[in-house]
Amino acid sequence: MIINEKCQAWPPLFQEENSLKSIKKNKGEKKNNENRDIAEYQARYDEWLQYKRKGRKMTRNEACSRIHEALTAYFGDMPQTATPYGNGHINDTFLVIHDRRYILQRINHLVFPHPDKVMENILGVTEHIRKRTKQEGQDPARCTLTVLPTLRGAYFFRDSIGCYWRLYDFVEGTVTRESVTCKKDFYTCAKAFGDFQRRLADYPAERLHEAISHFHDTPRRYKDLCHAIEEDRMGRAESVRMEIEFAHAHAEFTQALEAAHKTGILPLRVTHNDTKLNNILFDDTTGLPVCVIDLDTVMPGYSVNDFGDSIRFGANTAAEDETDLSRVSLDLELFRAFAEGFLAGCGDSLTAGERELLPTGAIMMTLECGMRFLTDYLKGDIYFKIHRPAHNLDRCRNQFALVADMEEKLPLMQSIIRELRQ
Ligand code: ADP
Ligand code: GN1
Ligand code: MG
Repeated sequence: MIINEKCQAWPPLFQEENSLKSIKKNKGEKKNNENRDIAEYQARYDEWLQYKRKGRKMTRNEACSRIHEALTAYFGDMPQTATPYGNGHINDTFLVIHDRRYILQRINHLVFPHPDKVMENILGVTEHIRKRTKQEGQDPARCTLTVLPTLRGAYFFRDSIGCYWRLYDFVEGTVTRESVTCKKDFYTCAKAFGDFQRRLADYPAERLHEAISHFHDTPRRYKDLCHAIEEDRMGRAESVRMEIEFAHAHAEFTQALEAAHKTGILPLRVTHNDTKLNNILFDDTTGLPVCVIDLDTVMPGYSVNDFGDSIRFGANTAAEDETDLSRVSLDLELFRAFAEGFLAGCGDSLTAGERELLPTGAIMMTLECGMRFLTDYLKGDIYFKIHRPAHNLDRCRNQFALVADMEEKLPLMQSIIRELRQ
């Protein structure tokens, strides 16, 4: 889909919207009319939007309907194209071509209620990473994201329906990956996330706003799930009884990291909090990691959760939404490779207590993510992007199957960590 500045995008963007049927019907009548009045269509749509907005939240398509305003704010009248891009579950990402390439993103403000604060965090963190990279004698050119200002000099843009946009330089010569099979590649990813954590080790945590409160607060995520089960807004709870039982059986375990923090074993650090493989950009020639992206959730957190989230996604022998659960398991060789790279990247910064809890972090992040997918399924798929009706349920089942396998392999994970320590 090509979206240009003249807003020709918005009719196709709304295609699946039932409530627009009547408008589309009228539009259909006009289709062959060379004088079709786009302005009238737009005005009627605006009216409809105002009305609908009183009653419910915007759909993603509605939220992106003012992309042309964002493009104008960043590029003026110059022609450009914007195409949906990437596989993120949260923001709406577009590749923009205007002389060179850019990434334009609509910040999902249902997930990030204060996009201005998120942008402040990102500006601070990227500046710090650039400085540290230079000090390490390395090339800072592609070491992190570069936020670009609007023509008026602002670091984000709010459109006329209250949606937030930002623009990044496209990091050229890079690709993202959804999986790795080779241990060496996974080692380099781990090192990139470890480097990221080490470079931010002296970042003043008090300068960071809490982008999403209680983000990796697993006991809180469990409570949210319990509320969603109780509410059962979509009438889906009965059909997911086994998954609900699995979550309840882990209620006590959800406390493990919080308890370690309270007793001083697990310190709070500046962490990334979303260390999925596709949040790393890889050099398209050497295959080596170039930089860590998706910095929205950089906040104080636990190192073991950053470690754990990468294992959850990257050391799973299947994709996160694979429905054939016999293919889901923890690849211990990939676990070892990642642990080696992460420990090398973090340098001496990890305490003995943190190292000991790395396997627990892997199980915790997988369980938490499974519970979040289940919660979203019960609430009617309002948080994560889905591409099929039971997508969140498939993802939940997959994550719970991985938890079960990880629990069996816990002693093996622990002995790998101990071996690496020597
Ligand atoms: P989400 O929060 O929805 O996951 P991301 O910030 O991770 O959004 O972006 C989605 C995808 O867009 C990434 O996985 C990556 O493929 C691509 N991407 C994002 N920023 C850049 C960039 N600056 N340069 C190149 N690709 C990018
Ligand atoms: C989301 O934004 P993305 O796709 O990189 C989510 C993570 C989940 C992940 C599951 C802000 O990550 O927490 O672990 O999906 N990000 C947010 O794939 O909620
Ligand atoms: Mg992402």
